[in-house]
Amino acid sequence: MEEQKKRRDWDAEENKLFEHERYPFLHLMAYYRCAIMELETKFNVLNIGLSESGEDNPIETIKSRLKTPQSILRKLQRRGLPLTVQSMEEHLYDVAGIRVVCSFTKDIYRLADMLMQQDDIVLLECKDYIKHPKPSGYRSLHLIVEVPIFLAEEKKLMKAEVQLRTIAMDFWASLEHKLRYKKSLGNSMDMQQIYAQLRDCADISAELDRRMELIRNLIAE
Ligand code: 0O2
Repeated sequence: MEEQKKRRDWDAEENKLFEHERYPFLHLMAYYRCAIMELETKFNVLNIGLSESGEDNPIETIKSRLKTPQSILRKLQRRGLPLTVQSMEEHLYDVAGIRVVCSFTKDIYRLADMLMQQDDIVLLECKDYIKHPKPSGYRSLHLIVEVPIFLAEEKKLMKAEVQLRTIAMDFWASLEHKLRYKKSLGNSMDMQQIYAQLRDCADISAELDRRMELIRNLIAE
């Protein structure tokens, strides 16, 4: 029931957004879904490979999402871009998103390097919000990549965003996202205090990551 409702809402949104380009839009979204599958497989293979070579599984979970039509529209509008399928494909790099949650920070960089070494992956952009956290306190490693998908008659290069985080970074980001979007937060004194507390929690979670990594190193010695 819930699934059907979601599907109806999705269809209604699509109709509104890309009225004249419904089929190109649907095709492109299917290709983004394929790109997500390709990337998920790559990380799953790396995880199995590493555990076969005697290491702990570095990946805790892999989550993925396709940007909703509404969110695609908002982003195009915000950037003053044409509301067309071509513009979406050219300018939006995070329609396909995959989030890889790792046990330790070191694993994040190792997995990112391993992905980059694969000869069919092109790195378009790397944003290191671990070394340089956002003012909100947000930490993650973001990679914008191009990954090929092999269709019946062509190979298509699809852009996707890979977010790599530790469990602690993911915990903070998920709760912060929930709190931030609970109600539209203004800029009052109270809100300033809440933002400061969230930043404080981000620092605490970064310290937790650092200490867990130290313990891991002690055990590995
Ligand atoms: P969702 O639900 O993941 O789709 P923009 O995408 O325009 O906002 P930019 O520079 O292209 O900006 O992307 P950026 O800031 O490198 O990364 C955007 C994504 O990172 C967000 O996606 C979030 O998933 C995550 N993110 C960035 N900053 C924060 C933050 O302060 N808190 C939390 N919880 N997440 C953050 P979307 O599209 O906003 O959302």
